[in-house]
Amino acid sequence: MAHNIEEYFEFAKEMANEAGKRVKTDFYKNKNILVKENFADLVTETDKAVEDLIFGRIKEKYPTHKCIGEETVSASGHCELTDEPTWIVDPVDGTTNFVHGVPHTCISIGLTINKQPVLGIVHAPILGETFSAMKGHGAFCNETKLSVSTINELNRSVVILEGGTSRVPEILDTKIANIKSVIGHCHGIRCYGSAAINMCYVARGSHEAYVEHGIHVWDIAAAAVIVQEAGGVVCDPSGGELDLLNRRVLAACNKTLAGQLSAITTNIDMGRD
Ligand code: LIP
Repeated sequence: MAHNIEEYFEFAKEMANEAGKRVKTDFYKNKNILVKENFADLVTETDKAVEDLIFGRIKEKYPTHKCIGEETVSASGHCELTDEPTWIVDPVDGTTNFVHGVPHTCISIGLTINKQPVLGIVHAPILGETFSAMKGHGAFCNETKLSVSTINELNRSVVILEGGTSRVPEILDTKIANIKSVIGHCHGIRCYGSAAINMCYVARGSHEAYVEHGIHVWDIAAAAVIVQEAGGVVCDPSGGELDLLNRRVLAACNKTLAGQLSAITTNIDMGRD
């Protein structure tokens, strides 16, 4: 079946804008906070409301398309990625930021066809930035075309690393060892609390790479296209091919830099979505 990706792309942008209005309004209000896996894994009423809003629009317009969303998967415990057109949505990526009033929070909307990401929108309403890409058409922030950094030495780079939500001591030990190792080899490390925004910063060229163990498919599906369309690479932190459901990601401005990071970090098995 022929797919009109441009139509899907315009539709995704409309949904992201509508969702962004709700996220922006709620950002300045008191939040009703719940926890998921542990005390540090947060969810709010806004996450649920925004996911319902987006999935409602998709079901109405494309009833045969599949949906994977952070809140729906948490509730059902079921995440299946098939060859069917599948909308992969994080209604609020950077929920901890959202809860604490840190502006790095966004709506992430990706679409896969045959399990391959074909478009992505990362809309950060408080920052006033919308990152977007359609396969084969470049990546943009608002109207500005994005290109990754041309640096290919880790010792001239800024790298984004995250603590994540796991509080398992062995996982934290490996993450801390990775942080120490990366700091020892680069200009500096940063941490913005949203996988989607982190990846968009690699796409923009302000940061050379981002590595995280413990993310989910909805955190990275949209931004993966944005990084690739800006000329970057998205792979497994081991250096192998990216497996969207494998709960880990390395985004870098080029393969050389990705290889340098893989070589000095230890991979962590975080299970599968
Ligand atoms: C967040 C990720 C972030 C990670 C956080 C959390 P959420 O997703 O985007 O990279 O470090 O622990 O998983 O839960 O805000 O959608």
